[in-house]
Amino acid sequence: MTLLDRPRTTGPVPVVAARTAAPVAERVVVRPAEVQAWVAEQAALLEPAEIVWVDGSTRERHELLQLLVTNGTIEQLNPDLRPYSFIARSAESDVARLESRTFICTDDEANAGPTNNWREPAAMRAELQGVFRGAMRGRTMYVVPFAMGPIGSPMARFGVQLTDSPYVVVSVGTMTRMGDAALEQIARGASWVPAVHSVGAPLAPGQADVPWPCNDTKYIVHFPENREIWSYGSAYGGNAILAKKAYALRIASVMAREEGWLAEHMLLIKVTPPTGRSYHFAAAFPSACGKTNMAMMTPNLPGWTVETIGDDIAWLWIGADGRLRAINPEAGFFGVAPGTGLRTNPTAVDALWGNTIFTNVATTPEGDVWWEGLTDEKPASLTDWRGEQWTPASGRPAAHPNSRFTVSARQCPSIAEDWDDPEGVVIDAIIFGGRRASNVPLVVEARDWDHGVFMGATIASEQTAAAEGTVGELRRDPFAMLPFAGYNMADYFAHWLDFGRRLRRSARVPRVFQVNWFRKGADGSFLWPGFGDNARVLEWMVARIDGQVGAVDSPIGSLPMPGGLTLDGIEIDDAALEELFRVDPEAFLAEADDIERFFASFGERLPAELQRQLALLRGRLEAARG
Ligand code: GTP
Ligand code: SPV
Ligand code: MN
Repeated sequence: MTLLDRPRTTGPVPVVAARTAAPVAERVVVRPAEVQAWVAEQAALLEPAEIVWVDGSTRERHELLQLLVTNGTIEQLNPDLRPYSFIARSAESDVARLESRTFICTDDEANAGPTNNWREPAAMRAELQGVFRGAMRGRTMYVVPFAMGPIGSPMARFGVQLTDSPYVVVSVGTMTRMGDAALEQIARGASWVPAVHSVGAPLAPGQADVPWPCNDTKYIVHFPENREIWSYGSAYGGNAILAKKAYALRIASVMAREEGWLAEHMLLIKVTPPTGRSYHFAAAFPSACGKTNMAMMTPNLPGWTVETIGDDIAWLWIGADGRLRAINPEAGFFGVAPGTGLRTNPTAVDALWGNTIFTNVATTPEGDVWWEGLTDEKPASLTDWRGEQWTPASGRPAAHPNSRFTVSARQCPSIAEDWDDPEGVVIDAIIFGGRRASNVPLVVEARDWDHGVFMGATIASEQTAAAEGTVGELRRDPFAMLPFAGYNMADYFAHWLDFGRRLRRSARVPRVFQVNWFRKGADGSFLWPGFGDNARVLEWMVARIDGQVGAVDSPIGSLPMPGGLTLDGIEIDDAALEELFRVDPEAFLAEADDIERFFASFGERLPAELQRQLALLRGRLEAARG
């Protein structure tokens, strides 16, 4: 059995993955002198007990997992129920991204912009030298080369992360193309981003370790002008897997602006209607607002398929053919567990059959996992994410609301054949969305690219458990990139407008839509069934792309005509449907006032086009108010 093969028999499954019978032939990978020099320099600062260069092999992963079991960081699940899978219970203080401790250090504060925490680079460097000095004492420092994007793609980018967390190494191993293959490219001259990560828990001689080492003081620091990342104190996902949000969004967004492409917090899917012709969509929703679920959607429409290309990050560029193309730079999924169930997302549940690391979910007495929404019925007793006994009467969630699974993309049954095509896929439409209990309709189409940029720039969403803060609080999250843009958001808007101008000179400009799966009725329940039924919205979009259906003009954009959505097979009454699409001019004028305040925070730097779009919106709303 290789690591990724689904067991075909119901017979006993080995407790651990079978090791290759013969040792893998020693491959000689040149360690680039530049990387070696940097590693030596950092080792002098961090003072690790040992240095290990990570090769990315299955054997190495296996040994790291065994080490993590020995350390108590992870526990193996019952191999009969969940082959070669593990549960990690984090420290209670280390469960989400920390936006308040995320810093962008640019020479000029204005280049970080009002939405980022700025620090003066020299002062931050001096501070970090103190923080990181001796941070890895008593621990192993892993040197982790990685590639973002398929190796061989013109879009692939490289990095090397140092970390003292084996949990982070195995996570990077799932989320990126990690090890020798990436190092080889660096040795051949590919440029690379250095990233230093420490859990900030040095061990004195003889000091016993804890299962989840971390530090109450945390830093996630970016020097976009030097393309450098420093992270301290956390082993949680986006704080520690530096290839992901820190590199593929914050640093890459800066590279993308300079080089004329886009680094976005977007899923990528391939949608095939019964006609057999495929369409590709890129969709930006804020954290925990439905990207993974849409990426793995099982369409509730006969004859339709949705295939997965990416679930969190997309890099987009204009290809030689003038078309908008995109790749998923990642190699795995770091997905939200709660709400992922057989009814809502059978594809994800299937992908998690084995070879999965779960973090902060609950476990059953049989040694399997559980979280809210996995099954309709709650198990009678569980061990909760904190490791405490739990019953349905406990009155608290068994899994942390931001509990996650980490699984290879190749294990996803809906993964598209061309998901790792080095040339990417051609994008037909871009979707923006957010979590809005009120105001925002199920779907609306932008009038053109610039109006679409205005839509993206003004997305607001209720906060989720993916980052610290008050869950449910409404905030502007432009392009779902509020925590992820590595430069001034006003310049980011300008870059999108400019990108549209370049696209207009080419074959076809993608359509832009806005969606909201989360509008609620007076009783507080969701008006729209969501999940697989979101395919009905995709169906309308495809018809719009092909110019097959008209639309109703509204002050905020084009809406489906009455009867324009296929609703066979779902129960939704007329009142709910009307509320789903209701555009209230008064409420949107208040929204426009809020947008004006948001735009004002950017001062002179805000592109004039966005002010013009706001004025046009107000004009249309005033007219609709009569
Ligand atoms: P990040 O990984 O944090 O970027 O999140 P994400 O955007 O991938 O969100 P994800 O798909 O994991 O969904 C987050 C939560 O929203 C889960 O609890 C889902 O069950 C829920 N959700 C997703 N899609 C829908 C939908 O169409 N309707 C409703 N009501 N809930 C949804
Ligand atoms: C998000 O918060 O948008 C995530 C999870 O995708 S993390 O990797 O922690 O950023
Ligand atoms: Mn995300």
